[in-house]
Amino acid sequence: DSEKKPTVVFVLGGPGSGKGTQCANIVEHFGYTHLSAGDLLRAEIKSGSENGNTKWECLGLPLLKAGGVGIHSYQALSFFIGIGCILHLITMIQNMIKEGKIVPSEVTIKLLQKAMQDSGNDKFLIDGFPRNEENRAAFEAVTKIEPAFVLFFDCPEEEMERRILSRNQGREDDNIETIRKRFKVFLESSLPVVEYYDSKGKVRKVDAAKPIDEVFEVVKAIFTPKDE
Ligand code: UP5
Ligand code: MG
Repeated sequence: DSEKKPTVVFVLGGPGSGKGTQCANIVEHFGYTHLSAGDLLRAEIKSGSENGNTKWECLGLPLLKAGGVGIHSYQALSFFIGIGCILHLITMIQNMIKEGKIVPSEVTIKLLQKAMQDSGNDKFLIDGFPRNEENRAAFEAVTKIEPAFVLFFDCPEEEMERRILSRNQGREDDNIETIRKRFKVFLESSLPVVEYYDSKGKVRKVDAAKPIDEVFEVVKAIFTPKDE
């Protein structure tokens, strides 16, 4: 179609590799909007609100069934079923993050799409997504967007573990048991996504074990347009 597609850069790397930290720097220098899938999911839990259509699916279906009947108790019932669905979804996201598991694509993609629309920008750093093949395929199918490139932060586990354990931001998944699970999921499910994009020549790999400003020097060079 003729509509101009937004520019998307996927920012991937293990837990604690510095995705969020470097994205903040990139935003300052290069005018991107930073969307952390993990932050969006945590905000969703915090607000206890509901993403997109799920609410209306939950509320709408029972209402439709009760349609025409006009009994108030039906409407009250569907309302409570709706609220139940919302709380159920929030609890599900919360549990999955606590276990280091990957939340179903449709939830994450809806949040990302909404944030993209709300931003008014056309350049995005999508941080911490896609985390598995299914995430990747679903995002491409739903949005028809392919990333310009993938920024990949390569960092040894010991260093990532050290960073997460000293972060102290009260994240429910920043404990040693969950960290181990996050590492496992990263190796088994997320690295294959990096390999997929690498086979298409789209990965820009950065040594993320260095100090923050040294990492950013390398990142900056990747984002700076080269004169031909
Ligand atoms: N720090 C950063 N860079 C440093 C450096 N070069 N030297 C020394 N210290 C450095 O950094 C971590 C800490 O290290 C900070 O204290 C920082 O100051 C310091 P940060 O920039 O926060 O690293 P980041 O890679 O963003 O780490 P984060 O923990 O956010 O990565 P995760 O990938 O684990 O977390 P995310 O928020 O993306 O996902 C959390 C969970 O949400 C997932 O486990 C999953 O359950 C769920 N999720 C999904 O299900 N689907 C998604 O699409 C996304 C998330
Ligand atoms: Mg992060």
